[in-house]
Amino acid sequence: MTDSWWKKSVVYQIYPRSFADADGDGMGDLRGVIDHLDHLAELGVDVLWLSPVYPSPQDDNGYDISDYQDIEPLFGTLEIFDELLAGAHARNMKIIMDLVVNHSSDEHRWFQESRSSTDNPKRDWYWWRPARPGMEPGAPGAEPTNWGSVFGGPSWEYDEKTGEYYLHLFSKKQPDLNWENPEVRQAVYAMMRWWLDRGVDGFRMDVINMISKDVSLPDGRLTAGSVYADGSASFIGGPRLHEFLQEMHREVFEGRDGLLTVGEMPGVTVNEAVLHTDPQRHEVDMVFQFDHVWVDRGPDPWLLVPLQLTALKAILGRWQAGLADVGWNSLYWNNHDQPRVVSRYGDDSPAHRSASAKMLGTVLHLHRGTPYVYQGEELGMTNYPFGGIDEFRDIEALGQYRQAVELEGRTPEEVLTVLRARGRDNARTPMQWDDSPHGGFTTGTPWLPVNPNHAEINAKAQRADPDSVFHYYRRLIELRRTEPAVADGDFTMLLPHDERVYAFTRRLGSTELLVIGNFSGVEAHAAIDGWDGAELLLTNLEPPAGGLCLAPWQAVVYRRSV
Ligand code: TEU
Repeated sequence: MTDSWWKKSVVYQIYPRSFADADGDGMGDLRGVIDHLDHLAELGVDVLWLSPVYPSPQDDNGYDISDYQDIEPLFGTLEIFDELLAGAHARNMKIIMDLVVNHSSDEHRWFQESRSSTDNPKRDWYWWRPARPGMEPGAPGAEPTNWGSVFGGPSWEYDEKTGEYYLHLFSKKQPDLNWENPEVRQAVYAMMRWWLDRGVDGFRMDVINMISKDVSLPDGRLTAGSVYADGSASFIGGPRLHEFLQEMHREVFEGRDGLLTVGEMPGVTVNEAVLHTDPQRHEVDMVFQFDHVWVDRGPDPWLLVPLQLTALKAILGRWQAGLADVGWNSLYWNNHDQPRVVSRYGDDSPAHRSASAKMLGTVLHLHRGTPYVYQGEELGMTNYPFGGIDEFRDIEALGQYRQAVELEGRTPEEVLTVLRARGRDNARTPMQWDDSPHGGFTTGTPWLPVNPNHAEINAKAQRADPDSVFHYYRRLIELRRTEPAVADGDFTMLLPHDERVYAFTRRLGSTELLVIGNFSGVEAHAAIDGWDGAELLLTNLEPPAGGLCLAPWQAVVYRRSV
């Protein structure tokens, strides 16, 4: 029988730069995490996922790793890491690491060697290609393919020393590793075993569905208005992805118990996810899909599309149905790349912030799958009131802004409107611990400002308030332990055409749960029969007086025997 303890678990993501700064340099660190382990234990989470803490030039805040087997000095040392691991384990929390092996930093010694000459033994560890036939190397448009990088600009960088280009799907300081080369794969597996031997409990695998590329590297199709093409058909779910993940499983995970693996897979389909998470196939335990966070994205990237609830339900319902029998879902609203969900799918105005944050948490955690809480989500933290582009720090925001405004003729204001609403820095402003000047995050100057609303929204105030989002999340997480249908029950979507009410049932044996969330600022009636007299397990507001009539942003969870 497979070891699937994680079906009953909740994962909490820590973005160490922004969690807690213990040494006053304005940057979060591992000592800061150690200092706040009791907050996490009180919340009741089972697993901590640490965003990258390895040595890094920090071009993409640590997702550009220059040494996979050490700790970034800004964050601490291996000794402090071991202390953190022991502190988490002592509180019955596991720790999973971020595994970023689609690319390394250009400052990793592997890449330094690779770029040094065309006959270096590590040359083939990365994707080197000559200029487009008939074109002058380094000339505009001479890149080997027309692909754009995720962070703006082309996905190839010309390297004068050897007169060739290297591939970087993300920043030019993140060259893509060549997984076709078995030496690369073995080096990665050895590094992973080293961390597991040290005691870590698994990995969150960064853009792991991009590691296998179509080696012919064909051009992508250009769409109107953009200067670079989308090459993703050549590297999302590539030809050898399943093979590589199965090999990784054999080489790294076989014979080890109690671990969790979750693959981040932008663009993954339900059918592919079934294959990736089928326990018989030994790939990963679960994947992060993106459909439900791309629901408010239209064909034009610089136009905001409001949430259509029926579309969100169709997406999540499809994922629930698709992985009902084989495989397993991850569940998330937030991470370090996404805007704050209460500002995005809820209402962050003072009147509704707390209720809508709790409602969103309820709906998410009651789906079938393993929920992930991103730091500050348990407080209902909101987007930041960004002004101009100079207030953003994220390489993605800056790079995309430059490309859109300088090359694609967009106005600064239309681009800024989208970045303010969707930009990744919204997730990265420091954790709000208390109402002191920098929210208790640092005694120095924070690398990104603390949201001014930390005076009202902070952990200290919420821990003291039984009605807070924090204590609601605690009860929600607790419900997974006391009510087996939360983890194990099947899932049935109700009211698929209702634009206000999100409703579904979960059933395990003779127990049935009804979950309803009002995604609107007006009263809403859920047209569902047969629940009179059912037991109310959880709600974020006054219990509904009669019938299923929900106040603005209300959530309810009922239980009955059938
Ligand atoms: O993210 C992959 C990814 O697809 C996102 O960066 C995506 O571009 C973004 O969500 C859209 O706004 C992973 C990491 O989570 C991210 O932080 C890294 O920047 C990226 O990979 C490169 O390592």
